[in-house]
Formats: sequence, C-alpha cells, structure tokens
Amino acid sequence: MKKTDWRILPVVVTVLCLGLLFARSGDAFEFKKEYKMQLNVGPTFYWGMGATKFAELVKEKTGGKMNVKPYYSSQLLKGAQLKSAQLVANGVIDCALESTINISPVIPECNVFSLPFFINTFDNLDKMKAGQTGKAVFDAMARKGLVGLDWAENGFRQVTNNKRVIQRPEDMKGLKLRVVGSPIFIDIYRQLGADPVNMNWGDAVTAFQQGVVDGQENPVGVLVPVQIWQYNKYATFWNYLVDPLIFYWNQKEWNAFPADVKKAVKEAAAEAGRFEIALCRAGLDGEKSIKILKSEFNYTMEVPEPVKFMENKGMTVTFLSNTDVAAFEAATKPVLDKWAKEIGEDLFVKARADMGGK
Ligand code: X2X
Repeated sequence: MKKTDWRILPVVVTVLCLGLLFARSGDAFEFKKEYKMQLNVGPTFYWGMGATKFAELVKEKTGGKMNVKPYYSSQLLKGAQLKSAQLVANGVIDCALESTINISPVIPECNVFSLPFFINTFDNLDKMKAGQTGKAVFDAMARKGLVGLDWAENGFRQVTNNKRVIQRPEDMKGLKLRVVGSPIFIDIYRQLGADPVNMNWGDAVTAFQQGVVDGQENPVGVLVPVQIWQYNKYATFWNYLVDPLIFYWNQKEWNAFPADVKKAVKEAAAEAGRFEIALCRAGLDGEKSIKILKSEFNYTMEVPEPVKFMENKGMTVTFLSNTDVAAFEAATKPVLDKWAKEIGEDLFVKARADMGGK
C-alpha cells in the first residue's frame, strides 16, 4: 500500500473547517417559522415602535430568514406583565423587549433602577448601563437562563393624578395611585402616605376610565399615547426612578444560533435600541435625541415637545425645585436603604461608582 501523502493534510483541514463554518452559518441553519417576542405595551408606544423596528432589522440583517414577531400588550401573558422573564427563561417565549420593572421578579438586581431618587438623569443612567451595573445585571440574567442583548428605554417615570398638584411629600397623602405589582413601588408610595394599588397595565386604562384610582406613574412615552390628560389633570416631573428596557433572549435557544445570526440579532438590538431611546428622550434632552432621529433614522417626531404638548391638552405640569426633590429624597430614604440591601450592597456600590461616586 502506498504511504499516506501528508502534504494533502492542510487541504483536508481547510476543507473540513470550511464545511464546519458553512454548517454553522445562517444559510444552513434551520430557523423556526416565528420567534415570539413579548412586550407589555402596544405598537403605538415608543417602546412598541422599538420592538417593531427590531423585528424589521432582524429580518433585514438575516436576509429575510429570521422572523421575530412582537406580541404587543402582553398578549402572550394574558396581561401578567411580571411573568415575562420567567417565560422567556423557560423557553415558552423566545425573546422579549421588557422593562426592568417587569424583569425584576426573576432578576432582583433590576430593582437598582427603581431605587427612589437615586439615578435622576439620563447621564447617570447611561453611565450605569455602560458600566459595572449594566454588566452585573446582564451577568445575573445569564445565571437565570437569559441573554441580555442590549438596552432600550421606557424612561424616567412621572406621577399624574386628578386631585391636586404634587409638589411636596405631604401632597401624596391618601392619593390612590395605580402602580405596577412590584414590591418596591408599594413600599415607596406607602412610605409617602399614598394608597398604592397594584394592577397590570392591561387593566390600568380601564381603571383610569372608571375613575377607580386617582392617578398613576409612567414615563412620557406612555403618558402621551395613552392620552393621560383624559383622566388626570396634574403631572409632576420628578424623575424619581427610571425603567430602561432590555432586549433579551432565551439562553438555550440563543446558544444554538450560529455566530453570524447572533451578530445580526445583536446589531438589530443595538440599532433599534438607539432609535427607541431617542424617541423616548426627544424633547427632554434639548436637541440631542431629535438630531439623532433626524440624522441617523430620517425620522421626525410627531410630538417633539411632550411637556408643552401635555400642557396644551390642559394639564398642569409641575417641575420640582431642588428643595422639593430633597424633601422627597429624605421622605423615601428608608425605602432606598431597605432596597439597597435587597439588591445587594455590592451592586449598590457599583451603581454609585458608575455615577461618579454619588
Ligand atoms: O406597567 C407599566 O406601568 C409599564 C407600562 O410602564 C410597564 O410595563 C413597566
């Protein structure tokens, strides 16, 4: 028998590697017909527009092969918004674009964004997302079977009601306010002497219509599409806490995607996130987000000045002075201290460091 000619080895290895590479590319990968995406609000909200954009971009970046379908308004959860992370982790739902509030039952670290009067500015939030805090949150997700892809935003939450101007902690006394069913929200409003009622978002609008509650709290990107002025005359812009959104995927399913698919989906999340964050901040950060939308996305805001827009609808919009903020900060300090412990001292220290030692 002839001796093996080892000179052909590099050729064999190359062919094998190429074969492997090809087998792992999106071309040969068998996609599911549809990847179900959970989100808590409808398509007309900025958050909803972010999900729509993500689905479009995924399709585009995978040459039409991958179909992400957003299921708006928590349809897949029958409204139970706090279950989203659990159902993505166990693979019943493929992926989500969700608020950190709604993720918090599975990832308690997400409550770092709900600490009262802790973050307060877009700049602080951006530093946290890019810093150790963001990494700690994504690491915690990885330990629970979730892959965090990128950030988007719901926004700094503002309080509205139909009884009176809220300017001082004592103005909160006895107000019946709808909050998300997350315990830190109950703690904050009880601490302030209000009467918080937890309710899923899907039931909240009916509650506003029927006058079951005096008010609620949500960011501009929710207040405008839901036309909160129909139910509440008073809004206080106090930036007391924020909910970023996270694009995330079931880990097991994600790990089986070929590298080029992962890359395409991650790029889609980054781009859709940038678009959606700019929508949420438009008119609240000077010209910055309006410019991003125009120059990068060729998009012109329908409501470029949300505060003026709400005032024109008859709302009284109140901004707090530093003294007023300090009074609320002092009044909610016990809740901050309690929840700093709940999320873990380590994460709290990281968050403060990210914000420059606040
Ligand atoms: O339920 C809410 O208030 C909402 C829509 O902002 C969230 O999903 C956190």
